[in-house]
Amino acid sequence: MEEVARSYPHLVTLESIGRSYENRDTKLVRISTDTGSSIRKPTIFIDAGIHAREWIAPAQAIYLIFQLVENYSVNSALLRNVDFVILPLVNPDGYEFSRTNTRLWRKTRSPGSLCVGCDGNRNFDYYWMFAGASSSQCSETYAGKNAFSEIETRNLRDAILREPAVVAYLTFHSYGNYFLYPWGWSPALPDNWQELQSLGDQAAAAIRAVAGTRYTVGSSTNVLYEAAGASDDWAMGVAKIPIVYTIELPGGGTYGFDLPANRILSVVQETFEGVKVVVNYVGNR
Ligand code: 0X9
Ligand code: ZN
Repeated sequence: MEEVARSYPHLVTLESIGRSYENRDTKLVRISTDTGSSIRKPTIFIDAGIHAREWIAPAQAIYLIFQLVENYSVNSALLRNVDFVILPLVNPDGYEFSRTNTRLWRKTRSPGSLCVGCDGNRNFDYYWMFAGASSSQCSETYAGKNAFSEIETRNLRDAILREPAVVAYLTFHSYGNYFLYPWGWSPALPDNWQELQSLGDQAAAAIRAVAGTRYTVGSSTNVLYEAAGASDDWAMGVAKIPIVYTIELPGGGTYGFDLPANRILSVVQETFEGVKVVVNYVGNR
């Protein structure tokens, strides 16, 4: 990210959103044709890696940066009407722990009296602990001692709220091949659910056209499970972002979260086709 910002200063700026619990500097890139200006086009905010073990998710975010910046000559139309803010690794402490100690680590690394870590995707202050979240420290879906107990989720919250023009929020996870839109706290649907369903269907069709990968599109509760306090619900419910998806990338089968390295490129390439559908929709409005 530092190298890309150095090499393409006319397109990329690198910004810190703060430090993790274990003091890792957490950075995002802003990609814009108006770098240096305070004017903000409609902005697409993209993050990944709130769950440590879902390694394909940060790879997807990095690939997007690559396509928008190093492949700008091909993809310049995507940047005509929108700016991108891309945060590839929300939970660097957990990610490092998953690399060096426990491959399937999901949570943050803040200590508790009994167990370490909080599920960042249950820690947001919107119907916090309402459903599908645990109050026991040792659970994989521990919601934290209070909403925004984690420095990583506070940093993400503040990074989103600082942006004056976010029109879409995408958050990458794995696995399961889902395009999920709110709500996850209840089976209720947002007012614009038909728009989100139809746009998600178009994105899924674009992905399927590459190599046949099928996605399920629907609200989190209705196609996956009820789980409150996630970043997607907060992005729509509190930050008032109208276009919101949690994208569950491929995995599973015999591999689970540990998608073999030789499958990374085909996954990120096909998913890019789906992301483009969302970007073009937002940019043409
Ligand atoms: O449970 C989650 O946080 C996500 N699935 S994962 O397997 N990556 O952990 C799904 C979150 C969907 N959104 C909401 N429930 N709000
Ligand atoms: Zn996840």
